Amino acid sequence: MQQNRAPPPRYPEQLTIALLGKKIHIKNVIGNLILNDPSCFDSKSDTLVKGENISFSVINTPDLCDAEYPNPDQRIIDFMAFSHPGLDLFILVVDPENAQEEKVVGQITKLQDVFGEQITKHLVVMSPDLQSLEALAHLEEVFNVPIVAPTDNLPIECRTWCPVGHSFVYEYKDYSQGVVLRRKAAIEKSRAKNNWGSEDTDATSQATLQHNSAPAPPISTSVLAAPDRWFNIVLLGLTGTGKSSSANTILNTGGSKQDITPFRSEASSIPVTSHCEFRFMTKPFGIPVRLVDTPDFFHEDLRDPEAHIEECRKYCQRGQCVVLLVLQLGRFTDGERGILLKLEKRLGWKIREETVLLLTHGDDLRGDLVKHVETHPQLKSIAEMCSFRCHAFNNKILDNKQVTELVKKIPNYKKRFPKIARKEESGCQLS
Ligand SMILES: Nc1nc2c(ncn2[C@@H]2O[C@H](COP(=O)(O)OP(=O)(O)OP(=O)(O)O)[C@@H](O)[C@H]2O)c(=O)[nH]1
Ligand SMILES: [Mg+2]
Repeated sequence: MQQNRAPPPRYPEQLTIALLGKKIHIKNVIGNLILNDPSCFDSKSDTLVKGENISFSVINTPDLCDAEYPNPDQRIIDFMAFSHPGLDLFILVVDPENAQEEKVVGQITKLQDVFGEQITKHLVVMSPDLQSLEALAHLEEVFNVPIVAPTDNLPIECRTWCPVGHSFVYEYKDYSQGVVLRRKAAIEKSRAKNNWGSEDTDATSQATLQHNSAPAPPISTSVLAAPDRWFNIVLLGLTGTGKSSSANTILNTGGSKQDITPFRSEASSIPVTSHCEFRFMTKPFGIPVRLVDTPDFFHEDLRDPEAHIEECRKYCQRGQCVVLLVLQLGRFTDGERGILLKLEKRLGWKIREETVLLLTHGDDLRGDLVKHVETHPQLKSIAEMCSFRCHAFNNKILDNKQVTELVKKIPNYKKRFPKIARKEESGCQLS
């Protein structure tokens, strides 16, 4: 028997997220992951459905970008009515069958046409398929949108993708606000008539609404092919030490940088990198690698350092990363005293187990690196904590060998980078 339930209240911190894309079953899984409820979305038909918990209101949409469907305009108006006056995040869910670049670019362009250029500031492209992510990685720069895999951490990540303090509000370019508001009123009337949780009997919209405000059991991500299988190379250190330059040296390995924008790096009296940034690389390492450049977390000019550290923690997880602790050769500042301990405290684990001390300005090195480290007590004590995994980069030259040698110092490198280990055994460099 149907109960006459009132709609749950809207919580002040609740974010509204729309799931867009072609395959209903993947959108269902991602929606359930965000809501932490394995059964909220289970419809097999591509209709407009809403689910919510205390943190999120998730609108699962039919494919809004496919003009071949009947009533394409009505779908968009219904969606706008459902989410009026706007929302916080759009997630474009890409399935392997529809991961070709032209299709994804077509979808993003269509969304820009319908909702305005600004949509990309509130857009994330998500695919559970690793190959699709690799193929689409460069679109991250083209549209300036994150291209990501869904992980167990999705609810937290969704919050980080939502621009702080401002939601996306509709511009009403092709559809007038009056039309949307009339549709909203009609849906609400129909909903009141049919009670919560029932099918909307209005055949034009095929809209259904379901609510979930009950506490939910945890969900397994096993249905998702690839939670986050990228191996992360995370560069940490104080400002001006050469983190971004070193990241570019790695990015350049085997001439692979041509189609990837380098990290910004320059001589400056103020910090240059102001937030965590990453680039994807696959070729030279033989495994998918996310190269993560970071700001100086301890710099007084960095606004909201905790948010940046939180962002970094996503990539800096035990077993899934190596940390390159970057220091400039010949310059040891007060701020670098105890830096490894300070980072461990902020990141919440003994990163020293997965850290290589990376000294930049290798062009200034006279003689042997090990000797240099041993004769500088401050450096020596950091090196000792990382089991003497030390390496020097000269970021002023193009040299794959220095990257190969660095990789060989990464703990368990043979297991982690079997392709490089094999090449190494046969005497080849990274290419
Ligand atoms: N000669 C020489 N200069 C280097 C080397 N590595 C970095 N630099 C220079 O050092 C300066 C700072 O480098 P960045 O990579 O921007 O430093 P960062 O650590 O990213 O700095 P923030 O983004 O401010 O945290 C730049 O002018 C680089 O060109 C190196 O190996 N040799
Ligand atoms: Mg930088």
